[in-house]
Amino acid sequence: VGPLAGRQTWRPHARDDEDTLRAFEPEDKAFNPVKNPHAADKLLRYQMRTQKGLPAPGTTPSRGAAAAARATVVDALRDGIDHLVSLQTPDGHWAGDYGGPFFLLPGFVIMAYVTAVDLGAPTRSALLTYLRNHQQADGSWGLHLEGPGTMLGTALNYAAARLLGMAKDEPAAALSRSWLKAQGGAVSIPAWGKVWLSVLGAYDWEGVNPVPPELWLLPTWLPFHPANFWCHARMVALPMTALYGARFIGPLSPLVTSLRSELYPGTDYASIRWADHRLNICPLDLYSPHTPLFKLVSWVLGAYERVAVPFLRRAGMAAAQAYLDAEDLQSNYVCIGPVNKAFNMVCCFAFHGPDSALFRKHVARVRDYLYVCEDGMRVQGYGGSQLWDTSFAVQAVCEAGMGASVAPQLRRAHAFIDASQVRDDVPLTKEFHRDTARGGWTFSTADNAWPVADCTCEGMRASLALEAGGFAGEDGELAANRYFAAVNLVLAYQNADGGWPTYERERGGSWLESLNPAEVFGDIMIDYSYIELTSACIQGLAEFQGRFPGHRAAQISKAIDRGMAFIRRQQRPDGSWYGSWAVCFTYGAWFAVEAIRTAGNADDAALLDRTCAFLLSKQRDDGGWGETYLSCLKKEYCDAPSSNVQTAWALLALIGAQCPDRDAVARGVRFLLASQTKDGDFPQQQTVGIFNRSCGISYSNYRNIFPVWALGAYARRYDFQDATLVG
Ligand code: LAN
Repeated sequence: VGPLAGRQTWRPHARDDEDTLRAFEPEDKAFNPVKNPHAADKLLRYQMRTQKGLPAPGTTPSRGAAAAARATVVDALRDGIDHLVSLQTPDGHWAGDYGGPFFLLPGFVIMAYVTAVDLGAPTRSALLTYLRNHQQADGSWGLHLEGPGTMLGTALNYAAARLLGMAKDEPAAALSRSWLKAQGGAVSIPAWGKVWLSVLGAYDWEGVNPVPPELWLLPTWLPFHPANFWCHARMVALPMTALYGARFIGPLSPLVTSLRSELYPGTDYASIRWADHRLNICPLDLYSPHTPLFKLVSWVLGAYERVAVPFLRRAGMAAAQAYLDAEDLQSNYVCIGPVNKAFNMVCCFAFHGPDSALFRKHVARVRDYLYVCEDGMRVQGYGGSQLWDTSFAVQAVCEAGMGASVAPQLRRAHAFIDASQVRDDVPLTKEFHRDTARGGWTFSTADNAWPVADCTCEGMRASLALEAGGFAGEDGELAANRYFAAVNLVLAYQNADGGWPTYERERGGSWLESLNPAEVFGDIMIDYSYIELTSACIQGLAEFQGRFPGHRAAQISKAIDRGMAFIRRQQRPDGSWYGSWAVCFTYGAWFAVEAIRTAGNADDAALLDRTCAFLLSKQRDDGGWGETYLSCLKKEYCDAPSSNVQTAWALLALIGAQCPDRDAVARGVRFLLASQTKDGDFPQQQTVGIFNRSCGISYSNYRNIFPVWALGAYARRYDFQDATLVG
């Protein structure tokens, strides 16, 4: 586990580029997006298993026992654990497909185009294959892989496909243009798309809502200073202000000139009245319509733009550039996420030049975001889900106390978690509105250096569980002060309402939501408290306290109490709990139950009863549970066509709540056993991840982690003899 712990990069075989290209031919029948838009992460899994000398996925049963021969839950659990650990990477983490959103790949492609970074023919071909595979029957692309066509998805991915080499007269391109034409052309693309197309030169900056860099000169005590926004909103706004201030436009090649007519079929580009389209958003894309306040601000900023004082603009640009450089440095050029990674790179190119050392450092981290599955190469939603998946995998394996059979793998996982803790605050923390990072764990790797409250707690819990089981890595247990640092960070992040946010303590009021400029997402302006985060922090703090009862004991107990008060307020009248970061009510219920169980307050029994009643009301005839991402959008439980990973979350919640209906629990367990493949895997089904209310995202390891966790909980709580449940 070296200094680049967890870094994942896919590279074409230098040996034979032609072979690689062929591997991505779209006619590869292994992947059928019509039946199921999800890839099953076959390439990584193939590599991980065969490298270890294990049979390729889906071939031979790992224990010589076909599913039918698994007599007990414990048998299924063993095979599930073996399969899960067979997917571990050599440096001890779990890698997996973290794709799903459809507005990321175009950003990378446009960035590479305007900065003349050569991604190489195999990469370009693989990216194009991905786009072809996921184009919908009507020629459009959606916001994410399960969503219907949107203007953002279609206009951006059309442009990306053309930049990657899709010919203008191909039927796929023509179909896409007719879709665009039917919607009136790309003039109604949402804000982020307007910016990307302007950078490319296929939209006019005049048609972009003003985002003046002077915003960074305002005092931060002004509530609408972007320093008070949710870090993702802030870090995306940052490069936008700089690109807007510079009115950056890439080279006007013949291809870009052609896109100027292709994206607006039937309209003469030169005659478009751009300013009229600033607030023109395609209705298919709208999740958060502009509010009157937003329109007012936009009008004021538009008026300012006409008089913009040159010296203020210069000072604003300088402030934005300094901030951009700081984010690049702090995150080791990975950046907080894929959106600002691509935007920041364009800024770095524009302000420091293609030959600068800074730009080269950026180029070196592009591949961190590119991930390959059988459906082609996508730009991932993050630089990976390394720490998150690893923490969950470890806890799932440890749940039933069956870790001894995979001790070497667990030791490697511990070493990875050890190497992934952020050891210090990032440079320039104060100057650039960062919160403490010392002692935290990120969602991906230490290099990213943006700790998340729940990732910190899950990392800590996994590490504690491994140490308790005797599975510390090569360097032994983590020193106590490393746990102290983690807990200090968690305590510092708690919100005033008692709940926990994602990356930073909430800095503004929820009224800021009325300034949400990203029409396609909801609830992105401040770092709200969430059920999942709050539960993870309560559990993390409680487990820490079990191990180190003397450290900040009073503060920890108080923090847990305040967290519990927040949790109790979140239950909805029907007994359900809304989950924000995975789909949806089953996920929320699991976290809520675990928080309540951890706090161990007898008065909460009624909350648990209502939770069980809600979950049981959603159990399907096959014994499982399945929700679609629409649950998250509509905030109402939406049944999926088939049962899914949600079965494991529902079971974990029911088992945790000691649901008296043991039959229902057993039926759920039977569903998991029946869906397990002969080699211990579980089938890839619908999207189970979500963010910002509206955008689905894949967590391909969840299909292995959570069934193992749920079966482990079943075996442990209902004791092993009882767990002899014939499949
Ligand atoms: C993530 C990924 C992980 C996720 C959990 C840890 C699961 C969650 O419990 C807390 C929130 C967090 C950290 C999270 C926040 C939003 C992210 C970063 C993402 C869903 C991954 C991608 C998404 C990011 C915002 C996507 C880029 C798009 C923008 C709107 C900027």
